[in-house]
Amino acid sequence: MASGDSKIKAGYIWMNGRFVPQEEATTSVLSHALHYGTSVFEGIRAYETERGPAVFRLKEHVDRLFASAKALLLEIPYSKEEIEQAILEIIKKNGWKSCYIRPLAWFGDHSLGVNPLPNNPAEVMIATWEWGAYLGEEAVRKGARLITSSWRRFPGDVMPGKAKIGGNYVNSALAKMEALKAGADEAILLDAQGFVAEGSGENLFYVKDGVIYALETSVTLPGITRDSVIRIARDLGYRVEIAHRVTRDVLYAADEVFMTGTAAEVTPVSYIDHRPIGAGQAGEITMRLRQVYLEAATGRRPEYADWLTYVA
Ligand code: PPE
Repeated sequence: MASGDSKIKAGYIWMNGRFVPQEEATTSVLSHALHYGTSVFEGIRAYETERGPAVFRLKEHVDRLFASAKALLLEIPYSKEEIEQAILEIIKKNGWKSCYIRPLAWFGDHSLGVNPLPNNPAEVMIATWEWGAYLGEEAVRKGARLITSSWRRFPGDVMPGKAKIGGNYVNSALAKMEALKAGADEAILLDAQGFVAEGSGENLFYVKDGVIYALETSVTLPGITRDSVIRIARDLGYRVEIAHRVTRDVLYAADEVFMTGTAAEVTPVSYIDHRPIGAGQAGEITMRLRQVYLEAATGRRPEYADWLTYVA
């Protein structure tokens, strides 16, 4: 899937209130969003648990979907509760044990020209599919190889970067393609001042002398995974600091670096710009955090039970 060599298999898709087979879940080529990137989306995962599939931090993701829509002046013609319910229903309808969930809302095809407002209210769909390790199994075992992109992360007065708006992701796509074509697994984007911002689809952390540093999020997406990992790390007794104005050589000198995201979960980083991080392999603290994160997501950590919404 990540390599783009096979078609996504999504089964039924929830589209504007109905369950539609994937082949029939289509939209107009005159949709405003297709021309100008005026969509908002979420990335959520459901994990297999002993009690069937459970969605990880559903409320937080749906809240962020609505916040993204608000930033874009896009009116979602459903309540948050209706979207939450639809997410649970589409997982059940497709019979997934675990899956990735992609709600998307967009300005439709009532008018073109940059003003999208005649296209309110939004069209809405929720697709689900199986998505394995975001950066590949090898990255999870050995650590991902990152390079610093020549594309900067846009500042908050250029685009609303806390919102998951389709058009924002042209920035991510450019950086990601550059990294892949250079033989790396993922890109690091610097902010307009040259400080480390985030990955193309992940937040960044580093570990130095036993302290865990989460990079600040002033121009980045404050990830829900990042928030979960900070809480887990503190509960495990680690000191967690928020790191400001991190230059890339701080990461080069770190003992460990890792990335977090719904798709990436907790992924270790082994090389940045051809320099080994620590021993150039997956770090110990990183893998401990990854393990507890996945235990929490799969219902094996009662202290995080309130993060899960069971499908049945
Ligand atoms: N930064 C960016 C730019 C980003 O896209 C994501 C999620 C994160 C940070 C981490 O956020 P969170 O998922 O709430 O922890 N990236 C999503 C899209 C990936 C994709 O390729 O599409 C995701 O992980 O679902």
